[in-house]
Amino acid sequence: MDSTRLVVVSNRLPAALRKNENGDWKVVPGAGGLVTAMAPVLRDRGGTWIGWSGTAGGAEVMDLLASFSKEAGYELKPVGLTAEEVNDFYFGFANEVVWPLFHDFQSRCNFNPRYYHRYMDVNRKFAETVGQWSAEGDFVWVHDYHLMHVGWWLKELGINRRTGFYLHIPFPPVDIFLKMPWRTKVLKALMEYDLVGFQTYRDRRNFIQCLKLFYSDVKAKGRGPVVRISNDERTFNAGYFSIGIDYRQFNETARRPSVKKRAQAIKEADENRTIILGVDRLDYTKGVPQRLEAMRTLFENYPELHGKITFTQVLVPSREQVPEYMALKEEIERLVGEINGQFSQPGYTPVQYMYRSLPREELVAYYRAADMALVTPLRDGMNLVAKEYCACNVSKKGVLFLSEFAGAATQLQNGALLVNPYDVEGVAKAIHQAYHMDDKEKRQRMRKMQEIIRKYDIFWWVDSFLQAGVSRGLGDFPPQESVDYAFFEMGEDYIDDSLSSGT
Ligand code: ADQ
Repeated sequence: MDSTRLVVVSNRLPAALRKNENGDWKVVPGAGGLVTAMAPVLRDRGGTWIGWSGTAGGAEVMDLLASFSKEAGYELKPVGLTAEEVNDFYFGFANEVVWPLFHDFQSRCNFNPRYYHRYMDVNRKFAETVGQWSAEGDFVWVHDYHLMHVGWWLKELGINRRTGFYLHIPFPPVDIFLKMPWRTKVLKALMEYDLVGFQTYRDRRNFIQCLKLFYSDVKAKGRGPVVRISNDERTFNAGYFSIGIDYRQFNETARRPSVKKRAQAIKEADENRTIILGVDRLDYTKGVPQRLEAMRTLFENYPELHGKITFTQVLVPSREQVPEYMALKEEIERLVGEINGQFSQPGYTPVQYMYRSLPREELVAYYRAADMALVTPLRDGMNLVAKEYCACNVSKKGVLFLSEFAGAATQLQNGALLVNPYDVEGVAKAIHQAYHMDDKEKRQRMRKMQEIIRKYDIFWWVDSFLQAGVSRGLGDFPPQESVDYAFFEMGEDYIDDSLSSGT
């Protein structure tokens, strides 16, 4: 790959600014998968990360970030946002329009026009910042649904850059996308990038179907993960690049003696019962109430499992200022209370619940201790928890129940037990079956998943996107099929105009 300089643009910077006890700002580095993967690339190629600093900006913030940049080995450049902008752009357009709509929750959308106008203003601010801190020849990689219009703004402002955009969340089917009042503007904006990346084949297919509906002259050519899309005005690439995790790091952490000891302590505290684990951010897309109903159904339909299985749900606080999220938290807590009221016995609490973010080692200890993981989102772009659980499963006897509607299902369908999260009886039945599954089958399944997750890790993801975006080449891609049965039959040919009658 060449050594093109890279500019990463995301809603938040990979470091948060927080006030300490004295009221002074301090920089706290981020530790997510994206930072882990991007940091070495940015350091090697030289690069800049642009994002919201969590503040309205100012000289103090610039100074702090400048000294942090020196340590990090790449530049961090902040976009300052006012309280109004945060409210309308972030809580409004991103969280009340795009997030619910793209996850198929159209009834939760609030299509307030003010949100869209402010979204445009803020995307313009991001584009201006990109113009300020990048040069022609740099590759600008924009992340996620908060910033769909940055590429379009760059062109409007006459800032000539090669650009790529990656959508971490799903792209919805046509009939859902149609509800968006600004649908053609969003499509037009996405078409302005040189490369648009999605998590799965299904997402790319949905996107292309939407394009074809609005632009009758759009053609898609190619059969692989990246296809070329063109019409009279534009030619660009669209591909799917399923995001991975830092497998080795998770696996090594899980093997640490301190983690092994902690995992044993977790097991013993539960009297060596079968532990089923759920780990999620507090969000309605994650299907936590449905999962709890499935556990209730399990205990009702299979009384022989009383006292033998416990379910631990770890929930990370998220968007706590939003009343809807607080209502969801209350619903989850009510269900936990009800199920425990129904099935607890002396010395046995069937559902354990933690509402907090866990330090990395503690999270990994839970992953290692868990005999099974219930990853049952109602819709999810990918879902990293499913991959992290497998990476930490040292015994290789863990069972993963995975929602058909998580992007991860396209890669892990041969090892996971796929479930429909809305079918609480079906989920309960799958758990009952897995409880009686022999170790040989469990190991075979887990090995398959670990191989895929190890091979197509977060570093593969960065490389494959950059190869397609910067070098216009293609690396080795994982086999992927849609698990969206209704459309599956159509396969790749459906979008390949070179093979069809030109519709
Ligand atoms: P998210 O919706 O945030 O990401 P997910 O992919 O599951 O969802 O990632 C959650 C992350 O939070 C995981 O890395 C996990 O380790 C961490 N986490 C969860 N619970 C925790 C806890 N209690 N303590 C500490 N950490 C915890 C969005 C999309 C996903 C997509 C990712 C990446 O919605 O579909 O997979 O981006 O593209």
